[in-house]
Amino acid sequence: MQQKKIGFLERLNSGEIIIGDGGFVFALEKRGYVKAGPWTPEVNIEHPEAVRELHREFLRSGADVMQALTFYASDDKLENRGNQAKHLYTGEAINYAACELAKSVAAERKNTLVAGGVCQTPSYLDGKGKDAVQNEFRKQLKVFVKHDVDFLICEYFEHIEEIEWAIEACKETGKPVAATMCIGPNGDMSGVSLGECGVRLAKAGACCIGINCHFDPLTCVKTVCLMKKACEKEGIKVHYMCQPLAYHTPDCSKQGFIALPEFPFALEPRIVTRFDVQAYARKAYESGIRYIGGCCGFEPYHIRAITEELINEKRHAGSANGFPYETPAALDKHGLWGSELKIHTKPFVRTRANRNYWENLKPASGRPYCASLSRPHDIEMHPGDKILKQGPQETSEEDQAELLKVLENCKTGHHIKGGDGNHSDNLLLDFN
Ligand code: CBH
Ligand code: ZN
Repeated sequence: MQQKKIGFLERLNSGEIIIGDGGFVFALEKRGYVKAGPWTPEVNIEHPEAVRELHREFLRSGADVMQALTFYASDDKLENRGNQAKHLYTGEAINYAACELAKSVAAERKNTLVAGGVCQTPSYLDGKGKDAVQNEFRKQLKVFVKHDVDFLICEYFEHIEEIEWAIEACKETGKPVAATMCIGPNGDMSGVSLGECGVRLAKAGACCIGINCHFDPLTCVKTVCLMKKACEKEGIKVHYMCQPLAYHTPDCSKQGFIALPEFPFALEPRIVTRFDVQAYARKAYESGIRYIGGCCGFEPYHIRAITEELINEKRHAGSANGFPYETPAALDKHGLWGSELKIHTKPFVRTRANRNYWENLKPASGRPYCASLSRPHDIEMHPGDKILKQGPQETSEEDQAELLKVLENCKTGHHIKGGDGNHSDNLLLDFN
């Protein structure tokens, strides 16, 4: 039985840290349940046990939020570019199954929140306008309301205008709304500055704002800080949130990891360690961010690292609000800073059972012929542009050939950014 729980906004207002979950579509693609590209949310119907188990692993790692896997589950996305999902299932059924799964796992741990999420739509890129775009969100929101989720998340938007429309539609439900954009310190894809994006997210009515996906953890923290600075300057009081990639992205330009040549199938050498995640969690906390989670690449052990780093703060908040914090199950299997290695057979491994060792380690990549940085494939594009045209038609060979030509021109032309010394987005982070 689900016990009474404290609401999302109430918890943020009391100063509690909310630990988010990690990357669903990336983890399920690797496990063989989701297809990259459309990132097939129909997995909720086709393999409910795979989705349930991933929710459960994040729950055991200390996630306070079970976010229903409704990413790219708007009707227009389910039939975009030859995607057959919509001919097999209704969008409503996919969103419904996702909510059921998130709710059922949330009930396994006291005080776990359930969220429904909406994200960027092909209709927006197509230039279809506000009514058409909001209509896509409203169909999903109807399902979230039916399931009475605790709050809503607008995530993975790269245009401030589209996320404002999403927040507006979410607010119609009366539920608290969290809102994150997938952008870096250089602002949104239509040229709006980071500060202005932050202010507009808050003014649109989101109670918790920030960044998800596209950039590495410390870059995302820095980006949220820029939003925070701008909001504070205007006297806006709002909570802050961060759900970054679990990949190092010092070479990314405005489009983030999507434009890296390694996206999405060869990103492994860039994965952050659990100790990188502890440093991120601490930095996020010190920066005043209170909703701390992860996005693509974040596996359950990364979320466990957030929990471990912030466990004292979590315990403190638990005793303050009368809900004693129960240590999440997965922490039983890992002593902070590797203390369990004292039980190892080999003497040199036993010497690694301490914080100093792991905190200062510079892990090798083991790839002698690989560069440390790549050159992103960056193309300047805007909603309504021919190259961004969306629709149910499959990508043809002629389309492919044309796209290759555009990319070739970019490599030699002036569009290419990053890899040419323009690493201002995130090399040598400056937090001041
Ligand atoms: O999977 C998740 O956990 C979601 N909450 C966020 C996914 S973020 C973006 C995934 C890739 C996008 C693309 O290739 O178009
Ligand atoms: Zn992501």
